Amino acid sequence: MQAQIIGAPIQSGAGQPGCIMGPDALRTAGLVAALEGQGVTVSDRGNLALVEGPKVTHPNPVLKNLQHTADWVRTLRGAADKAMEETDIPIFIGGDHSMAAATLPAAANRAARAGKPLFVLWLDAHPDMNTLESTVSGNLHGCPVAYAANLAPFPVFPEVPNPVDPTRITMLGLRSVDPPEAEAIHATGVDAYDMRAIDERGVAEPLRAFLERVAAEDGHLHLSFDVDFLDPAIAPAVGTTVPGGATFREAHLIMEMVHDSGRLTSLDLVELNPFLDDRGRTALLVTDLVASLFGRRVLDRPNRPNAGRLAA
Ligand code: EXY
Ligand code: MN
Ligand code: MN
Ligand code: MN
Repeated sequence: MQAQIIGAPIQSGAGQPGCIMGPDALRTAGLVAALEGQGVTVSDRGNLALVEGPKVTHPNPVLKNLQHTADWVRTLRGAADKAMEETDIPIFIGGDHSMAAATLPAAANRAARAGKPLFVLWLDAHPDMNTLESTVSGNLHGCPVAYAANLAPFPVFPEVPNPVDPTRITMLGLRSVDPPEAEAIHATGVDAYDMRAIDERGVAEPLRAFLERVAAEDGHLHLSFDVDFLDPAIAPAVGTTVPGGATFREAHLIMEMVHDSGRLTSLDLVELNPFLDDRGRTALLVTDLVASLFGRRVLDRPNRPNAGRLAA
């Protein structure tokens, strides 16, 4: 299996600086070697450089770093569309979650070209479904899903020829949802599980149902992994921490189940802000989790394709 790593050092969509260091922190944590250790052929394309684009404006005065973030989304969209054609699994490492405003439409374009539906697994404390009008913070990392699903006009970002179908988005880990986002989730049929649902039912049940849908429709699967999905006690290096997040084991099970499904077609790894912890411990933890997306279980026999179960 081939994967391409594309670094997107975007931080202008977040409320505080630091995500610019995310891609290189993940490389320093050994992301490439961890994937190669799982048998993946990795091509690391380095970090993108921002290309300035046409001037954008918007009447909402709270929007922050609009031009810079719009330039980043445009720059990354071009690179993401290209990567989708060049490799089995593009891995976009950020950088704040505004980068999904580029990667989601690119994943949807690729699925449409293949005549397949795109499914999205959104691991996040937040739904990121604000619009340019509903956002209160003005931080554009809170908006990518509303944009990619065409829920409202986003004249500052590129056209979305293939909007993501909200009923094919499953969100796990929600615990900080703005009222307009809750409204949008119910109105559009996003399959959203907050942490209470995970406490009561675990991650396996909703995830298994979701993966069965992906398989039944022979769909593509884009995984958008916001590091703030995890509990801040184990992953403090994010700018929008929310207590009561997923445990390492819940996250690891999700990665293993996605691996076993064989459906992953592209991945975002976002919101790591290495400035906010010590000795890169969040980057190391996330690297371990991402490796389990691609690989062997501890009980797998060497060179045997079984999925980690003790052979009958
Ligand atoms: N909903 C809040 C806002 O729109 O500002 C918080 C968004 C946090 C977004 C981070 C990337 O997940
Ligand atoms: Mn997010
Ligand atoms: Mn988040
Ligand atoms: Mn965040």
